[in-house]
Amino acid sequence: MIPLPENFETYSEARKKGFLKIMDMKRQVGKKVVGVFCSYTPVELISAANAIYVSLCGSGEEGISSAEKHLPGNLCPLIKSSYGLALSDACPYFYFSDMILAETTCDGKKKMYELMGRLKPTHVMQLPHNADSEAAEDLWLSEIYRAKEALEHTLHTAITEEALRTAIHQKNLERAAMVRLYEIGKLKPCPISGYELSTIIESTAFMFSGNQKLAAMESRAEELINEYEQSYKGKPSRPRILITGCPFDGVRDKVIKKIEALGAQVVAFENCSGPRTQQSLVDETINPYRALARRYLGINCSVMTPNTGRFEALETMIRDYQIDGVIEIILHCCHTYAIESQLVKEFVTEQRRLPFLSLTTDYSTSDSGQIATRIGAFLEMIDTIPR
Ligand code: BJ8
Repeated sequence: MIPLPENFETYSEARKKGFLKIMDMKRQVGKKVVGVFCSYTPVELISAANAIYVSLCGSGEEGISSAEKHLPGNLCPLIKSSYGLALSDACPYFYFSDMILAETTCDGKKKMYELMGRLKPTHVMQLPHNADSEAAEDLWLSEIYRAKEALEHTLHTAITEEALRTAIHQKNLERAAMVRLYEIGKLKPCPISGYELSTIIESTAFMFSGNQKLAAMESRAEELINEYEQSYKGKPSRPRILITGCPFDGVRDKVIKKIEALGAQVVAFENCSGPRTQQSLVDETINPYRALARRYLGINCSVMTPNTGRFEALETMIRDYQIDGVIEIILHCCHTYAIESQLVKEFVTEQRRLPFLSLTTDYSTSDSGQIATRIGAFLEMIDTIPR
């Protein structure tokens, strides 16, 4: 694995640092905070309401036992830990949130929000699940207007079109910087571990100044391009892995770090926070509400049916990142990703003729040994295929 820089901050360290920032912003300037759980949340509305948004997705075992007092055990760990942290008052971000803005994505999340709504004002947007139809866009547009009203009502503010256009422009800049950084993975050999790359990018969720996020991503991208030119260019590459599937913050060490410790390199992420989602910008030339509806409905999550965009994204990324093997991460009891896995497997192995491994796991460490063994066997298979 490519060594981590001395000043490297893990995701949980970045998350903890963010607690203090948010507390200061709240106490000193009375900033309002909105908790979010999903890439479908049109966060520009929150910025336009002069509030900050923060991800409340649980990424550790903490909270799971509290959650199981109300929720079934056989439920996705992301949902359980998110709810458990809220219920047990163990998440400062939840504590500081003035409201929750959520969506009807998977069944587990949308039913959990009914319980969460008893703890905090929660507005749930009704997400259509067939993104390809005109009716879906119109429905989602009306949900975006409804979310605007809910934010205005709960936060006692008004969202102006000018503020929304400014927020859209800023977020587009952040997305473009994020994609540039992710695209360092296209370099062969890649000068950064996938563990570090994904940690840096996902940790920007706990920087609450858009300009600070931009600067952090742009300067790291520049450093990496220089490192590539000086020390990596022309050298052999390790087997290049693409990760697909569920959000993996809660299993980053168990899976991503392990893949790289065993000699391969994760260079591409076809999941919710990866470039597949971020490269689609909000159109700044049309009605901003319509533009938000269109952009967010285009996200390729398995809660959509059909979810053809995911296969288009896989095809492009496998080609552009020169992928040698695909590993899918499925969180326990995530039915939409688990069922779609069959189509992903067929696509990768039959159409792209690449090795494919699907790992189903949760946030515990009890299966770490088994996961490591399966990754090891998979990588041995890749090693025997000439690149
Ligand atoms: S856009 S991936 S963040 S829904 S893993 S809770 S789907 S049972 S997190 Fe997701 Fe939005 Fe889609 Fe992204 Fe349900 Fe599956 Fe759990 Fe999931």
